[in-house]
Amino acid sequence: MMVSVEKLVEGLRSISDKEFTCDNVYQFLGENQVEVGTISRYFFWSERCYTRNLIYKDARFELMAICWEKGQVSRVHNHSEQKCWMTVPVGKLRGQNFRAVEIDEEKGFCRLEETDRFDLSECLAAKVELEEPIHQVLNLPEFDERAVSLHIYSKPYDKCLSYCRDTDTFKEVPLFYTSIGGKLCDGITL
Ligand code: 2CO
Ligand code: FE2
Repeated sequence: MMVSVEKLVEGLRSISDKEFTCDNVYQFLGENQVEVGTISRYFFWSERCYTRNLIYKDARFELMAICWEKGQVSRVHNHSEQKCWMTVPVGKLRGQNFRAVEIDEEKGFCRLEETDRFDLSECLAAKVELEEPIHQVLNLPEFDERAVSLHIYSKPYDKCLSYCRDTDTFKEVPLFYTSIGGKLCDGITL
């Protein structure tokens, strides 16, 4: 079924806390695909970095549209132990998961190994596995088009761990919104 983003949010809000599980929300997203026309007012692209555009947020979850120029990639990162679901209503994205083969939290040292990878497009839903939460999302140059992904995070979080594969290090980094409710945030230039 195709639904407006307003309906999607309404549907998500109506799921009880107990039912707001990885599997249930995943299924809900698979059954309720967003009509792109209803999210286009949240789209902003920047040549510098992918943009994070907040659509809805409450204490339990946030919903955002992430806009990717051709070739843009995320950092290798985690989701601060929060649940995450994503779909890709515009374009196509590659997801690459990693596992930590060696970690020394005190030294900020972490050696990663690539595990599975997946391609997302056409509103196919995916969840970031809590058991293997380190990943990177890439709009590969060969996909040759802009992409937009919808992300649900539960609970909302505003920092995560970012991993550097060249130095085998990791650190906490803050996360920012590019726009909120379709309006660019203060101080943001695209
Ligand atoms: N988690 C990243 C972010 O919110 C995007 S990568 O896909 O999960 O910035
Ligand atoms: Fe992510």
